[in-house]
Amino acid sequence: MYHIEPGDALIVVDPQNDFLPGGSLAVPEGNRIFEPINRLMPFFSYVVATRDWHPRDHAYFQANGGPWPWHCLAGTQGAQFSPLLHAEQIDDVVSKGTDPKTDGYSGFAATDLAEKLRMHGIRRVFVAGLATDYCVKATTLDARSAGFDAIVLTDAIAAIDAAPGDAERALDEMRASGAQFTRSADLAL
Ligand code: VGL
Ligand code: ZN
Repeated sequence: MYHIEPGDALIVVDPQNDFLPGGSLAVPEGNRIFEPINRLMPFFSYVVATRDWHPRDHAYFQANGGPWPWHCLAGTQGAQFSPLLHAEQIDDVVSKGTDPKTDGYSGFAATDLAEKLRMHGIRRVFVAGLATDYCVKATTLDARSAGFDAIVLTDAIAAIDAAPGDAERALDEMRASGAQFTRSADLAL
């Protein structure tokens, strides 16, 4: 059982239309994240959402020789936060993936996320959002590297799972970094 305390932040990773059913890079179970996220946000003193925010010439698009279909082009409808998210509960938004040459999976990569967290006195982050095997994993690993305690909300994440086992391997990597895991129902509010 974890207690939410001052010094805790909730990071909501990429809750964007393109990653949800009907979107161009849909995570099959993506909509499962919204019930726990919306329920928990009011209990955190600081809630930050990341958004994948790519230029058209991003090297990771298939059209440019990379692995991914078009998704989260900066400023498009697909890059908007899902209407299922209670966006009025978000204190800050961090755009990532804006550099055309790097994957931009992590909310900490070439952003001011670590500074924002420190400015708000955050020592521990709870991580939710999409996708478990890419941006949730990368954000959690970088949170650990930046010196934050990290707790992943297992019912508030969902995986692309392009290769079977990707989600499990992602959880193993996060665990090996020192991240912990809990279900949102096991948080003391
Ligand atoms: C993501 C693949 C490409 C993610 C972003 O948000 O997990 N995955 N860009
Ligand atoms: Zn992307």
